[in-house]
Amino acid sequence: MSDRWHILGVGSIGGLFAHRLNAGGADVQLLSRDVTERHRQLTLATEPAPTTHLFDCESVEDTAEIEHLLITTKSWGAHDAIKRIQHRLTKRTVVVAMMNGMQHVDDLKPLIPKTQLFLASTTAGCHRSGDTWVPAGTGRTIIGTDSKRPAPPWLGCWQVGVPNLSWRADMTERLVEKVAINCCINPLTAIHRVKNGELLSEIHKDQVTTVISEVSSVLDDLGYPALSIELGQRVHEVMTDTAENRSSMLNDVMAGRRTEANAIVGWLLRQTKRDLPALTELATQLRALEPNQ
Ligand code: KPL
Repeated sequence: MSDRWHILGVGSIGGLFAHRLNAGGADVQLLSRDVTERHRQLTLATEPAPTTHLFDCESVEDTAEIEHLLITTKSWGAHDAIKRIQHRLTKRTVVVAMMNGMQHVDDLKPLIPKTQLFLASTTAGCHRSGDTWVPAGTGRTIIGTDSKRPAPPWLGCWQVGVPNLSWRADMTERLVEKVAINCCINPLTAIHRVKNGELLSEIHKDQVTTVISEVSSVLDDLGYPALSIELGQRVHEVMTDTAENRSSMLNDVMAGRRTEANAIVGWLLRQTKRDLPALTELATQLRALEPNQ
């Protein structure tokens, strides 16, 4: 029997992973706040032909226990989204949280102390155009915890459906690395309205170097000296690998949505007492781009 996976937060990454888990053989259910929505057709603009699937939907307000939950909301929305579904989670429930930033880890743990919380991160790019999901590069996806447990049986449909997937036992460190990389790319792309690869050009060089150096100093303070040393190289690799992509933050700004600035830049600023003028300035500039809330 196939594993049932509920997906909470069907944005660009949620829709992409709905298709990927479905391709891996999972029975995917989309969680909806609309109690009348029973099915939803999502199209993934794959090559050479698009893939369309009619997914079943369930209301968050239903009462049946959830076995496997993938939460792909924005990091700032994770706390409220889990609160709405908390009554359906038990100590048997597997929750996989896949989103940028680190704030959600602190937000979710106290809310669901008994469920099994796993963390995931992806560099897959995707944006939505109506009910069509347009992928931009396959990316790499990592999933796991901070313990040396072997890959669980439920990983089967992930291994089949998700390209470039790896199971990790050092997820906190990997997420910190991802926040650091995101912080060196996403804010600058959003402020200058450029694709990731354009940050490699000479006009952005000095600003990129300054941001990398401040983020490296935070990594030192957090006790990750190796990440700190390698940060510059990793950032340039990601800019090169995703050169044609728009960062998730630029997509948010262009769509007039709230960004993940607080979960990325804000989170790093809160980890240290150092004076970090470039990051502080980025945080101020990003606040000015937020829609009125
Ligand atoms: O994760 C990303 C994002 O856009 O959120 C990448 C592609 C790595 C850019 O920082």
